[in-house]
Amino acid sequence: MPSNQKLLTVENLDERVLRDLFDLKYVAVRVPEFYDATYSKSLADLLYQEIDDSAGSGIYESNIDSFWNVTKNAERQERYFNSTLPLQHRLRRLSAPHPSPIDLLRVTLDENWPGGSTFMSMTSRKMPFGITRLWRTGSEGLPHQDVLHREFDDPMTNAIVGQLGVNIYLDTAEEGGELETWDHVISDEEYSGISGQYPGSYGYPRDMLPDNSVLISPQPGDLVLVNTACVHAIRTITAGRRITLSGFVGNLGPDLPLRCWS
Ligand SMILES: O=C(O)CCC(=O)C(=O)O
Ligand SMILES: [Fe+2]
Repeated sequence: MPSNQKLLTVENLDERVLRDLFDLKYVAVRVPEFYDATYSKSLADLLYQEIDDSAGSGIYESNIDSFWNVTKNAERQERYFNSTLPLQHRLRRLSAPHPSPIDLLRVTLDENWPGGSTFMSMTSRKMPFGITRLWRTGSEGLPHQDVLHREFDDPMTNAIVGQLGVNIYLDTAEEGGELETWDHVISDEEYSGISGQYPGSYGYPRDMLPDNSVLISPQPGDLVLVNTACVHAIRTITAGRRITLSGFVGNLGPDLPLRCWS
């Protein structure tokens, strides 16, 4: 049953909105047409072209592994860290003469958080931010959480007091593909008892979750931020495909920069 009380729609992000989302006054914040819808569509077409020209499969297809995928493989980890700046350059090149949506997002976060915003880094290396995720007809994302310190235990990840998923929707499905999120946190304590069943905090059964959920059908150009401590899912795409620029934002406290990665 959809219930959208804890979804906030705003024209612009500001510090209050970011704080309220970290504090779970809202579970999701939507910024309609954060990036111009027409520019979004053109950028999506270029990205589709690149993806269609190369092979791949999975629950989604992504130009770069997410950090979650590289934690146990040294070679993939190396490729991951080497792709940070090339990714930014490529997005700038494909977006020109308009700004890269990810540059726009990074500046917006920087301007609106007391401590500013920067790339997440680990072992003195910046992490990629704004990977391209393509979701084809028939694909879905099962209910999950994204909590970095569960996957990677170090002083930096353990200092994160809140994590957001940030997605810019360049193109959206004709049918399905909604982002669904529940006002429901599975705590680290609860998760430690069930982690074997749900590796990566992924694949929670819907009967574990409240009946009410927040359902978001993003439009091209929309930015949606979710607090990823809350369980969320991507509903099955029943027609068309969707493509996003996707990342995470970690909160280390108001006076420190937000940290961005994918
Ligand atoms: O693509 C989406 O709508 C959401 C992706 C997601 O699970 C996340 O941003 O954490
Ligand atoms: Fe997620």
